[in-house]
Amino acid sequence: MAYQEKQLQEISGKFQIYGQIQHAEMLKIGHINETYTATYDQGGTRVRYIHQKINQNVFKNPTGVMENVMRVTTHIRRKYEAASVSNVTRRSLIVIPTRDGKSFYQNGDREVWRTFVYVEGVETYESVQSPQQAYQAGKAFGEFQHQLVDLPGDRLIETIPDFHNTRKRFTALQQAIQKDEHGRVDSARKEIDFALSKESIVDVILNEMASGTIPERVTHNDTKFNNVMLDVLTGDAMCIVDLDTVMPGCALYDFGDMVRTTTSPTLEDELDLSKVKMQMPMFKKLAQGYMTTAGNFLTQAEKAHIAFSGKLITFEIGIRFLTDYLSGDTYFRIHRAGHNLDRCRTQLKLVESIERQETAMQKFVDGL
Ligand code: GN1
Ligand code: MG
Repeated sequence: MAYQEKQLQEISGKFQIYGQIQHAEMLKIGHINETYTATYDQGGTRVRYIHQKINQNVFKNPTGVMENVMRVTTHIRRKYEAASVSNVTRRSLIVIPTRDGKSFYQNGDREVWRTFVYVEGVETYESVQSPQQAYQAGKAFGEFQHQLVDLPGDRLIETIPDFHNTRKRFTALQQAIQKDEHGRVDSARKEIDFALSKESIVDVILNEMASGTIPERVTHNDTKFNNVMLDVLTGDAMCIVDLDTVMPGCALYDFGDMVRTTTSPTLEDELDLSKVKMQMPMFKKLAQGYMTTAGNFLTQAEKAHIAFSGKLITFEIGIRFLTDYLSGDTYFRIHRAGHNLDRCRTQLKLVESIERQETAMQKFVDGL
């Protein structure tokens, strides 16, 4: 910790922050980047910022990531400003530039650091607490997609190519099984068999996109419930975070990951699988919220795959955890042995639960 604080002292001096760093704490949210909350004394007032180190094992093109983040946050902020919305600096992330005007700082070890305004008076949850929260998440991500429909300029950079290419994710799993580099295949036999039995779902959305019935859009691509900040007082969604994978994608990838993370009462790594289930009241509110903001621009083909997308993306993340487990846990940060296998089990259990209710879920959405 002492080392990190010392390092953060150095980092803090590189950004346009007009204050002295007091202390910093690591934020244990997310499996990829390293995030710190840092408190500064600024003119006698306590002000907080987020410092974050980008994981370059995952994001090979951090410059591209920051280019996208700047375009997206600027676009959204301008919209809020034009509409004279209150609380603009709590509604969209604000990147603090470096002293020489760049969006990130690269140190001698080639680490890439960036800084955001800390949004006060909000909270995030690792698992959903009420249907109202599910509604807020759906509404917020739908609004986010809507705000980016008219993003000017070139196509955004693909910060992780083929991020939601479910066929490629499936192939990667097959290869990891084949190689069995860490001798873990036997311990995951049940999960592997289940995953391989679901091959027929992996091309469905890819085929629709290839034939043009489902359009490419600017999407968030990591719409985990903990990426929505909710106002502590009102419970309303304030700000969407984790913009590193905002890039060309499919609206259904976003909705699917919301189903994965806002309909089960459990954490992503729940060990008691009997608790893992897709809860219809949560789904209904989630879908209602999403449709209030996205319903107007979604096409029929997109709407027709809403329930399916929940199953598909839950499956996709499940096989990503499984692949990482078999490959020796090199991608997702783990906190215990077998952690990625535990995460995989939870996802696959949820896939089963969604599958059982898929028809009813879609019927509900069709009636909205
Ligand atoms: C990763 O770090 P975090 O939690 O925001 C991952 C997502 C997964 C998620 C699973 C860039 O996101 O795709 O859905 O873990 N992000 C990346 O919890 O791979
Ligand atoms: Mg993320």
